[in-house]
Amino acid sequence: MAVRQPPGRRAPVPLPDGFLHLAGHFDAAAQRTLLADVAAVIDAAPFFRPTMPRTGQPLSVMMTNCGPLGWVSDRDGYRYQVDHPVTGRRWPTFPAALTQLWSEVTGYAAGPEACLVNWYGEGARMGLHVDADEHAPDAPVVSVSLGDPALFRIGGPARRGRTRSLWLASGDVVVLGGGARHCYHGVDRVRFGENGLLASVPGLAAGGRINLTLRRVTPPG
Ligand SMILES: O=C(O)CCC(=O)C(=O)O
Ligand SMILES: [Mn+2]
Repeated sequence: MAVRQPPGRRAPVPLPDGFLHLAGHFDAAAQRTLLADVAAVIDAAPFFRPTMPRTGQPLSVMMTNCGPLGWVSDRDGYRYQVDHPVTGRRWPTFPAALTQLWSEVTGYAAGPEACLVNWYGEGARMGLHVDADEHAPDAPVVSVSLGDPALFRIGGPARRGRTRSLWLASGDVVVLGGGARHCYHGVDRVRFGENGLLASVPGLAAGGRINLTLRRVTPPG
C-alpha cells in the first residue's frame, strides 16, 4: 500500500541500495587510537593541496594517503600512484584498524589498496562526484569520519537526480556498496570547531574533520 505523506511534505529520497551508515562504529577510545595512527601517517606523508585537472583550481580539502596506492589529482588528471606527489616517497602502510574495518564491513575477496585521507579545515567541502578511478567497481568504498560533523549528501547514479543529506559524526562509518558504489555523493559543509577531537592530537592541532576513504583499486587476482 502506498504511504501517504502529509500535505506539503515530500517523501524523503530513499537511500541507495548498498548504502550503510554505521553511526558510532568507533567509540571515543577507538577514535583516539585511530587518530594517533593518522597523525603518524601525516608525519610520514604530509598533506598536499590537490588541484583540479586542466584548470589547476585548488580543492578546498587537503589530502594524503596510506596503503600501497594513493589517489592524487593535479593538472594531469586523477590517478592512483605509489608515491607521494611532493616528497616522492612511498605512502605509509595502513593502520591495522583500517584493514580490520574493511574485512568486518565488506566481506570482499581482497583487501583494500588505498586509503585517502581528506582533511577538512574551516570552510572546506567536497562537490558531488562518483568515485570512478578504480578498476574493481564491485568492491565497496568504506569511509570513516573523525572530528567535526559533516553534512554528507548522497544521490543516485545521475548527476541531476534527487539527493538526500545526513550528518556524519566522529566515529561514524559509511559503506558505499552495491548500487550506492556508483552514486553521486559529496560533503556540503562541516561544523568546524564543534567536536574538538582533532585539535587534541599533536600534529592535527588545526582541528576540523578527517575523512578516511578505503578503496580497492585493482581487480582481485
Ligand atoms: O569526506 C567524506 O565523507 C567523503 C569523501 C569522499 O567522497 C571521497 O574522498 O571520495
Ligand atoms: Mn567519494
